[in-house]
Amino acid sequence: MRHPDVDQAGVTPDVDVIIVGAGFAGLYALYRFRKLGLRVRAFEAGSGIGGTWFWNRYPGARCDVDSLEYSYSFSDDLQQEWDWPDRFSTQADILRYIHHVADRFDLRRDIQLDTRVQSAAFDASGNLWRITTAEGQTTTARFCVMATGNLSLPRVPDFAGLESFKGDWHHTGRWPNRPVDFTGRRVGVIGTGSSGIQLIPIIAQQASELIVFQRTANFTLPARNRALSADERDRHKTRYGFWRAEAQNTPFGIAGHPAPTKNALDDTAEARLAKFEEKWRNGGSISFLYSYKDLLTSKAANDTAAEFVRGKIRSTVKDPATAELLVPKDHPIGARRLCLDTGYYETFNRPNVKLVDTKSAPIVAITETGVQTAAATYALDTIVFATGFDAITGALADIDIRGRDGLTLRQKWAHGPRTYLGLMTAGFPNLFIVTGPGSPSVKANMVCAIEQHLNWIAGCVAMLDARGSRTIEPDADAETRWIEHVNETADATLYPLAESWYTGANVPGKPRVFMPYVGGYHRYKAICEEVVRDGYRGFVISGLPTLAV
Ligand code: N01
Repeated sequence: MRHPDVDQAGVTPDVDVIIVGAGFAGLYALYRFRKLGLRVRAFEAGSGIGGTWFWNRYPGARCDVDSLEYSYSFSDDLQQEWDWPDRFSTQADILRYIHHVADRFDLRRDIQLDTRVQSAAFDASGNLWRITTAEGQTTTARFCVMATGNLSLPRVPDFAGLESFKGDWHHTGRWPNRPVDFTGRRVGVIGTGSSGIQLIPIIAQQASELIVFQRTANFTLPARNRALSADERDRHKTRYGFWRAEAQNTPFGIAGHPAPTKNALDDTAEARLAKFEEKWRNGGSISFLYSYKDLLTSKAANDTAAEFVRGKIRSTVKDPATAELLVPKDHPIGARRLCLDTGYYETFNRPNVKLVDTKSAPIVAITETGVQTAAATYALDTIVFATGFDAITGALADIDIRGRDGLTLRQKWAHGPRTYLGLMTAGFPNLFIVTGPGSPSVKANMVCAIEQHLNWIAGCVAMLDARGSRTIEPDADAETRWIEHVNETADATLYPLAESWYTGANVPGKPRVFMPYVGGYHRYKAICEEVVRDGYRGFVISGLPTLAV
């Protein structure tokens, strides 16, 4: 549906909606807006669709949410016809699925690849967004949807001398689209977050020598990945509607894990141990964190789970000094992203693998021949940077986004991101952010969070068109109150006790603000629905009175 006022204002936008990004969010946005009869175009910086799953092709890249959950729910035909081979999908399988979705719903014709959006400016005279690409192409639209992802701007730390390195180097988040052979090579991996923990066991099997540079030890649990049987898949599919509905009522947007009923200290030490053992044996992170109600809110409860995993590390890693370095001691378990692995701790028992502590002796430079720390020099043929991302806000800050009166998003968010519901930010009308800061985003099943956000956004756009309203943006007070709520919610948990990319701590100079909403996906969704029921409470809609929060 075209907006009736647009032509009256003398400005005809090129399209109704511009979508930035063609990953899980961008593709569903295309599908959803087309259903409204709108003219849509998506710009994607990559040479292919898939977002995260296009860029993160490093060996061992795999999802840590069960495949049957980490997939679109909007089409029953789609979920019935697709067969996931593994419990936790490989990057290759997820990308294959994304391509299938794009073909099945004929999405490609509105996606422009190899197109990096450089700026997005709101033109108040015509109420439209003007999007300019790195190649200088300009397109106008009534609405701009940032489907730019939470982990899409990779970070290579600013080590002196990287340009002098004579070997090869790669970042996990920009992995080449060809096999990288480590056979017989001396490899250094810098970083031991989820990406490093997945690729280290695989590189160790190929490299002649593997040096792992660890600054902070992370907790990781066995994934226990396995092939899904046809029978298992079929049983799930017969009740897919039930599982999808159940996921909507859970804190992480993931079904199949009965909610815990007890606090950790309500159980005896023996019962706790038995529970943790069972979870460890079955694999997965959500199920482990679901052992007890209070693992993420009570330090004493959390200590019991953390100590259990520390014991597992010490009993797996044969060299006691290496084991002690691998044991996380500075944060509660789950307060940083809880990693899943296949044979991570066992890898340090291999004779060709060495762990180097870069907390006590930091990396001071990359040299022509390898890595130099404050204590030693390591000769390497290949360096892998598993050093993470400028998360959640990075991809947005990378675009020159200007709202009313030339206000830039970078200026507005200089002291931390400010949004209402993680969906919109005051002063930037008709600019929607998919899984933005202040929404559950990375603390939920991303596909579920993406669908929820885009359903809300599509409903909002349909409402505006039905009412003949041209703009929507948050009321500044509603935004402030939402940020306060996001902070209070985080402060009631153990998350702020960890230095992590959730708080921007991994990027020097980035404001320290806890960015995701951790009140639970189910509660968040209920709030979003309530806001709509209350006439878009807290939003300023042109031509309509604003309802206070
Ligand atoms: O990045 P990270 P990631 N000197 O930021 C180290 C998702 N994901 O790509 O902890 C030395 O977690 C840094 O050290 P420290 C998932 O949400 C999901 O691994 O800052 N070291 C850390 O060890 C995940 O959380 C999946 O002290 C430096 C590492 O680099 C998110 O992506 C798989 C350094 C970065 O870890 C990011 O994970 C992969 C420096 N200057 C990713 N700078 C699954 O679904 C950084 N480091 C399973």
